[in-house]
Parts: sequence; C-alpha cells; structure tokens
Amino acid sequence: MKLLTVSNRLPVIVEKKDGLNFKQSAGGLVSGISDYLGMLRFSNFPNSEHLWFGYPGEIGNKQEEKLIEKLLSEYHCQPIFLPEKVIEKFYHGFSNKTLWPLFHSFPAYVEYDNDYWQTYKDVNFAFAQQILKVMKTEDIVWIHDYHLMLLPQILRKETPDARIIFFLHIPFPNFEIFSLLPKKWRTEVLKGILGADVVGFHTYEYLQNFLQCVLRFLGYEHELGKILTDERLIKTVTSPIGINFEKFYNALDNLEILENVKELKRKLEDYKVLLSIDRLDYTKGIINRLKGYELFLKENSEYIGKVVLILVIVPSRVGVEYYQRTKRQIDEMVGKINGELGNVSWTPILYQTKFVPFFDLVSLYNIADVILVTPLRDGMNLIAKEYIASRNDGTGVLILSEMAGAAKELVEAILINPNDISEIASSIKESLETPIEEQIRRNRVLQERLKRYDILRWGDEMIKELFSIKEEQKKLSIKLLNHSIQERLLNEYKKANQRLILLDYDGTLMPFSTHPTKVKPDTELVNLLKELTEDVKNEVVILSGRDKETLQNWFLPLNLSLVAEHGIWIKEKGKEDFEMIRSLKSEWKSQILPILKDYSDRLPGSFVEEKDFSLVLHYRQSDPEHASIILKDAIEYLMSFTTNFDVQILQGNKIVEVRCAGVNKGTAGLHWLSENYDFILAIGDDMTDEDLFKVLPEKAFSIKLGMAQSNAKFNVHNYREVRELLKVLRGEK
Ligand code: GDG
Repeated sequence: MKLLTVSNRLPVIVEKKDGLNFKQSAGGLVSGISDYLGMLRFSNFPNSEHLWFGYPGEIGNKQEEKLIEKLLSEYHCQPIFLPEKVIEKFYHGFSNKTLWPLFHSFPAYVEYDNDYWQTYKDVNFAFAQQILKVMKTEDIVWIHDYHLMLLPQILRKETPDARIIFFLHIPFPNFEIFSLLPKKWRTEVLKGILGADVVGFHTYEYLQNFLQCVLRFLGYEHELGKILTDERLIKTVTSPIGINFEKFYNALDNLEILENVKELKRKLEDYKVLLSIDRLDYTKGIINRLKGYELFLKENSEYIGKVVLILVIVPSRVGVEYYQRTKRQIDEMVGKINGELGNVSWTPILYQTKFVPFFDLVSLYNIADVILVTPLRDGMNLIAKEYIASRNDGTGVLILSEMAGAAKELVEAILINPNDISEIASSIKESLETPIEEQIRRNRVLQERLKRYDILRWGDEMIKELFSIKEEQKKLSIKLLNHSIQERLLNEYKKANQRLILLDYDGTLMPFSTHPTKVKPDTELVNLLKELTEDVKNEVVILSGRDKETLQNWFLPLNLSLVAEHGIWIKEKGKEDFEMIRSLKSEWKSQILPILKDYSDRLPGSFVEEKDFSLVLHYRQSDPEHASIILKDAIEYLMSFTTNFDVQILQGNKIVEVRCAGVNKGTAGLHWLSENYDFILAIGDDMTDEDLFKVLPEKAFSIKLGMAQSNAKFNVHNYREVRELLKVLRGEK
C-alpha cells in the first residue's frame, strides 16, 4: 500500500537560476503534510511508501523534464508539468481569482471566467491521467485543497474501488456565498468532492456549510456526517490540522538557534517585541493589523519607543492583481507609521518581505512577547499554533482573530474581531500587560492540546476514517445486485413458466421531476414494458401512489395490471375498470385537506394533491431545510389530529401522504401472490415499497433502488440500472 499525496504544488519547487535549484515551497499545506510524511514511520501505517504528485514550478524545457523527474524522485515527488499558459488560467485564474476569494467570503473579488473554469477542469483531468499511471486500488490517494476539487470524482470514475481522501485546507463558504458560483460549476465542484470516500474540513462550521450545499444543490441528506448518494457512502469529518509539536517545542535544543535567539534578544532588549508573519494575502488582515498597531501607539504614548513590531510578509501569488494591491497598501502603511510615529532612534515597524528559513522562523517565535494573528478569514492558521508550541518556557501572548479556524481550538488566546481596529489596539495593550503567570497558565493548556492533537494524530485519524468507511461500504455493497446474482435471476426467469413482475413507477422506472405531471413514461419505457407484457408467461404489475386516471391514461394500450393510490385501487390486466381492494371511507378528507393546504401555504414550492382516498403534500421544489421544519410540525399535528380517524400518515420521497389505513402495496401485492408463480421479481425505491417487500415469499427477488437499508434482498443504484435489468429479461423468452 502506497500513500499518494496530491496537491497543486510539490513541497519542493524547481527554480532555474544559474542551473537547476530546488527550493522549499511556502504555505500551510506543505508545512503540514511534509511534517506528516516525515513522521510516517511513527504512524499507524509505518511501512507505507509515499509519493507526492504536484506542479514543480515553471520548467518550459522538454529536455529538462526527464532530469527533473529523476531528481525529484529522491524527494518522493512525482512532478506534473503544466505549460505556463495553463498555470495562468488554472492557478492564478480559477483557483486564486475565483475559488480563493469566494471561499474566503470576499465575493467582490471573484472573477467568473468560463475559460478559467475550462482550464481548471483540464488540469484536474491532467492530474488524474498522471496519477492513474501509478495508482493501484489498494493505495491511499489523499487529495489536498481547492485546486483539485474535481479530481476525486475523475479518479473514482476510472477506479470505482479506489481509496480516496479529500481535505479542504481553506474555509468552505456558507450557502449564499457558494451559490454565487454558476449552477454548472457548483454542482460539478460538489460532485467532484463527493468522489472521495472521506472528506475533511478544519472546523464544524465549514463542514456544516458543505453539508448544507450538498443537500440544497444535490439533494443528499446526511446522517451524522455520512452521505449516501445513489452510488456510495461517503464520510464527512471535522479534523483540524495539527502541527509537529515537538519540532517547535524542542527547537531551542539546537544550540545555533539558541545562540541566535540570545543574540536577537540582546539587540532588542529595550523593547517589547510584537510579531506578525504571513504569506502575502488580503485575507490575512494585515492592513487592519497595522491600523490597530498605529491606533495603539497613538492611544498609549507611554509605549512609544518601548515596543517594536516585526512584520514579515512572505511573497505569494505575485501574478494576481489584488495581491499586488495589498502589497502596495502594506508598503504605504508601514512607511506612514514609521515616518509619522518613529524617530531617528526608534523604528516602530521592522519590515521584511522575503521567505525566512526555519532557523529564523523559530528564532522569531522565541523572541516575540506577543504574536498578532488577525486574518479576516483563514481556514486554520498554523502560525498561531507554531508560536504557542515554540514557547517552551510557557510565556508569550497570542492575539488571534475569531475568523481563523484556529480560534475554535485555541480559545485561551486573546480572541478579537479583525474588523474592529479599536479592539486590535486594546488587545495589544492587554497582551503587553498580561502577567507572566497568566501567560504561562494559558499557554500550558494550549500546548497540552497541540501536543495531544498533533500532525501525526491528524493524518492517522483521517486514514483511520478511510478504512472504517471502506468497511461500511463493503457491507452495503454485499447487497448490490452484482453480476453473479443477476445471472441467477436470469436463470430462474428462463426456467419459469409463470412469472410475476411487480414494479413501482416514480423513481424506479422514471427519474423524479420537479412536478409529478411531468413524469409521463418515455418511448423507451413504453416499448420495454410492451415487450415484457407480450410474453405470455409474464404478469407485469405497476404499483404506484398515483391516481387511477393518470395510470389508466399512461398505460391503457399495454397489457399489464395496475395498482393506484398505493394499493387502494386494482385493475387486473384485460379488465376495463379499477376495483377497490376493500370498501373505504373518505369523509376524513374534508377535514384534513384544509390542514394540509395551510401547511402548503407556509412552505413555498409545495402543493397538495387530492386523490380518491388519499391526500398528498408534495415538496420536491421547496427549500429542504425549511421543509424539514414545517413537516416535523405538520406530521406531529396530523398524528394527534387523526387519532380517531382510520387513516395513516406516511412519508415518502419528498411527499407526506395521508391515506386510508390498512391498505398498502403489501396488501395489494397479496392479490397476486396468492397465485402460484414460479418466478417473482419486485422493484421499488421508497418507503411504500417496503410494505410489498415484507410480504414476498422467500424465493422472490426483491430489489431496492439506492444504497439505503431495506427489506429488499438486493440493491441497485438507480432507475437506469432497473431498465438495463428489464432489457436483459426482455431478451429472454
Ligand atoms: C492554508 C490555509 C491553513 C510561512 N512563512 C514562512 C513559513 N511559513 C509557514 C509557516 C506555516 C505556514 O507556512 C503558513 O501556514 P498558514 O496556516 O498560516 O497559511 P496558508 O499558507 O494560507 O495555508 C490555512 C493551512 O493551509 C493548513 O491547512 O492553516 O488556513 O490558508 O507553517 O510556518 N515558513 C518558513 N519561512 C517563512 O517565511 N520557514
């Protein structure tokens, strides 16, 4: 088993300056995953080999590609070469001008460009092609982040049994923001992600946002984070990324780092040191941070000349306009603060705009009395965690934005709203005046948490989730109508002289539509049923919840039997009229109808259908969450209202039905089951079909659509597979 890591960029990128140079890439994803892979031998999967797929940087020379591939294999890296033009539209374009601002809730910054979208799709396919060359079914493919959200589904299509994890390192936006994406894009993105077996997010809030979008745009509900699509069971989890705690906590064991820290402390001994370090990004809230610092200095003149802010900005996404603009704004602010508030002997901000190696990074963490982490929006933010881990004497204060995922875990920090400049200013004062004992008390709690839930635990738990969902999937798939069961079914069918075929209609033979009147049988279905019914050995029955007039209209020319209103009306083949299965009363309808209409008025998109002996509230077009609240109330009310009526209340696929009690598809099915058939097949998709499955004799083949639990013996995925099965039967006489 190999662990295949897939991310947009490789952890090492190639730079062509006086020959080929390899450089570490910056960013949280690379830090986290590199540390996990570095610790793999201590993980629960110590013997796994690993390979990292990603873009190695611009090469532009075909001859060099082979050499680079060879050199990178030493780092367990498999480069995916992409032309610069493609990178422009994929990386700077769709990834960072569309997805990044949208997912960080900066809708005004979003560009909607179809060309970018097409390239994004192309690149996801290009990644898939490379991975498929190497990947084996038993490997674990772990795909990271927003650049590759279509990839899980592309791989799944090619390798249905693949083991795939997808983790999103940035926030998943709320429904209103996500719905700004054009319809086609947003459904493809959601379906793309659902190609994975396990989908992970940093916080519960992002997970809830994702689940809400899946429900509203794809119609899949979840149960405790598990989503059952037509195809598979998927587990979604909240799993906040950790860090390599020991690496930071023990950094001062390195004598060179220790010396460097001492030296820096000596140089800055007259000052309290504030630290700010980020990749350049408008989401990181650097401008507000500077404004907060400026206000703090203006309001607290006693700190003038006594405090410095070390501001490190690591260059990032240089080609995107908003980044250049942010950089210019920061430069201007720094100049303004230093110029207006500083003097010849004191510079309020020590400003650096380049990548710092690990050595300097931990030194900075160690000399800073306070760190300011104030993003406007951030998936997690590892800087906050690394700072706390680095403070092995327990001192130091973390000022943390409540908009960072990390704020959900690091609650002992000083939590601020990054839009409130005065709060940033007052939090700086508070941080500088926090007694040492209080700093240590808070940081020890935080350190304990970071140590327990570190990067190793994070990686291992995601992989554990994968194995556990694979087990659950296996249990479900045991019931799938596979090739050998289908063979058996076919054999029995061929041998039989009298065959009974019981078929539900909506959802089973036809897909659902927005309105029930739109689901008239298509030509393929009519022909299929015609051929099946022409075989004299076959008795075909359609059992539906629909009214008898509709069924009569649709199926009049066919030689089959019909059951309407879930079992109330029966029309045997060859007979003119429907008959009632037993005498029923419908007086109750006049009392229930106004109640259902009242609920329907309160639920936009719903409507009430009236049948002879039942009333149905349809809500397929309603907002699913609104519907679930209204219906809970409706069902509770109807239950108590109908205690003395001979009716039953039933929840089907996007319907609630009130109908006469004691009659259902099971009782209707018995009408035929009393005869002596030597082959019985029943197929259905919802709760009403369960009544039928329950009364079938042991020898019958019963099939449920979808992967949910059922009284049926087997499952198929969707109506297309039902039609395929019927086509096979049609071919056999
Ligand atoms: C994304 C999400 C999420 C930064 N500058 C230097 C440097 N770094 C390292 C830090 C840290 C990482 O980069 C930055 O991580 P963040 O979490 O702050 O941010 P993003 O790059 O935006 O990462 C983020 C993360 O993914 C993980 O899931 O937390 O929310 O946006 O590890 O140490 N490292 C060195 N020199 C630098 O100058 N050596």
